[in-house]
Amino acid sequence: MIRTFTTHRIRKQEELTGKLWQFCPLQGEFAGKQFQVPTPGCWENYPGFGLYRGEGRYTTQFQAEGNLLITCKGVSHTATVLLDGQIIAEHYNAYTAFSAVARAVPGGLHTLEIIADNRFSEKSALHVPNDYMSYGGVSRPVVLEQVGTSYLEYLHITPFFRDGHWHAQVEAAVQNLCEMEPVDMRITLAGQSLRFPRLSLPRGRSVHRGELSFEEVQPWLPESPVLYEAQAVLQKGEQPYDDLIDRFGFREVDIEGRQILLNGKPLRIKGVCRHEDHPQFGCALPFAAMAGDLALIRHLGANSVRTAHYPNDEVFLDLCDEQGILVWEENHARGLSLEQMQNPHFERQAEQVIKEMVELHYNHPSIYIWGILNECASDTEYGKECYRQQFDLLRSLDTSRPCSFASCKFKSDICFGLPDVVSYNIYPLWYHDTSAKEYLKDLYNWVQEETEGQGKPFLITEIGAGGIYGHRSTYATKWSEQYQAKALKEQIRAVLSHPDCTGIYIWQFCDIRISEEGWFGRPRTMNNKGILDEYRRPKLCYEVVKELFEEQ
Ligand code: ADA
Repeated sequence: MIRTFTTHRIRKQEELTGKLWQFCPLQGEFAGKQFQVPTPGCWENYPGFGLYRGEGRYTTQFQAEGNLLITCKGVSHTATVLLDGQIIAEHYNAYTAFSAVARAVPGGLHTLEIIADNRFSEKSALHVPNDYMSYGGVSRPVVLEQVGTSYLEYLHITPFFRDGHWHAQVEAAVQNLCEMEPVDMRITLAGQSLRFPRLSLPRGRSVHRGELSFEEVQPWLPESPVLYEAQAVLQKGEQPYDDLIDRFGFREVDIEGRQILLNGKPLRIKGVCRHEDHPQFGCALPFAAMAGDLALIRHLGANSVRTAHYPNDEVFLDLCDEQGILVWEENHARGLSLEQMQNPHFERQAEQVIKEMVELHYNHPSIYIWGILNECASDTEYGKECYRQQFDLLRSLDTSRPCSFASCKFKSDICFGLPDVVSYNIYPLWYHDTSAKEYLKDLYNWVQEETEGQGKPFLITEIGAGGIYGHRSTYATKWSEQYQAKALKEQIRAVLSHPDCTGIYIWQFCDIRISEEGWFGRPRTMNNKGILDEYRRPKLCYEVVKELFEEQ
């Protein structure tokens, strides 16, 4: 499934996944053997491949001709894409989409091969052995589109409220493959149109801007998430030849003192951190599983999800837009040490993912904040420079949302001057036995008295405790469901009763698989801090969290 709505009514589009492809592992016990596997998918879910780390070649065939735009929504984690034996794209990172155009392809049957590689090496600065799993495979849809010599690449809508009504800045990017006659572009949003007559398009990408005002539109709010369609159309004379449809909502996010405002109303976050992870699907959750997770999140009384620790599948974001769930969307990076941040590929790879994330997810009204560099070296000067550069980049791409990072550096963080919101991951009652209330108070006061984070909104982006599903202990010891429920009760109460805390994200929605390499001390090779286990079975703490979220 590509999106939850139609993205083209003129351009011809076809999903190439959603069926069986050929799969051939290139190393290991089954090297060179052919298998038929479902796509999208992760090879860890094919019998015998649960621990396979290596390369795998996926192959399919299709009929088409002309200029073919091939988009991979996610290949985990490094991809080489070949069309009829020629490399057309190479890409690093599992969690963002990439495209390639093959020009003037003759009519007939064509072969598409995607070589996915999930190995760790010096070349991979962001996918490293970690407290989550880097799966292998074509994990998100692959889409085939037929385009002309010019086509729409993105349409960004930035709504704003001034002088009693809504307006929107509009930005459209057009890609032009060769010299061409001027074309006309029309952009329609919520019934209003902008015209760009006789646009002369230079070769490559050109960006076109305009503004519209609206009289009678409904705002996007969590309790009434009204969405509008935006459509851009390119035409030659009277003949439309390309279009791009996206959705947006009329909402603004502002920071006022210690509050984050959505359409002028202070946000009170009651959220969960969620990995894209499922024992049957790896990171390639099908629609029903994503929608099922959101149904549980809403049933829990939560109003927000943190996409820890990478950009999520667009379908999940579509569902959040439709259901009014606020999203902290995060760039890919978790717990990188100073040494890992000094990897020569780190800067380029992190910046590339930020650019792809913002360009692709810009219009989702549910995304109210961007996060970067979870728990990296924000206590070092070198790290600070990396945070600074990435915040600068984010702000150059999007000025309509605040940004933040989740710190674990207790009283040694030196970066709080950089984000719009100060965010902390804390684990009182789990990694240490301090009372949650005292710990939070102490930390908050330190931020106010000693750091440049003073006066900024303050969020708890992680808190939680481990609990193994089904483990009830007479003594309610650590790892038992009772201990987890008790710890969460105290932690949630402490955060939600703090007068200056914007909210809480619980670590985490459900138990997840972690990478085997280098990660000791995690029972079951899982992170067991889920409110649900990996099969989405509620633990004892589920009702505790639900009760506290519903009463606040
Ligand atoms: C960190 C980290 C999470 C997870 C968590 C834990 O704060 O951001 O990815 O590892 O700790 O379970 O300890």
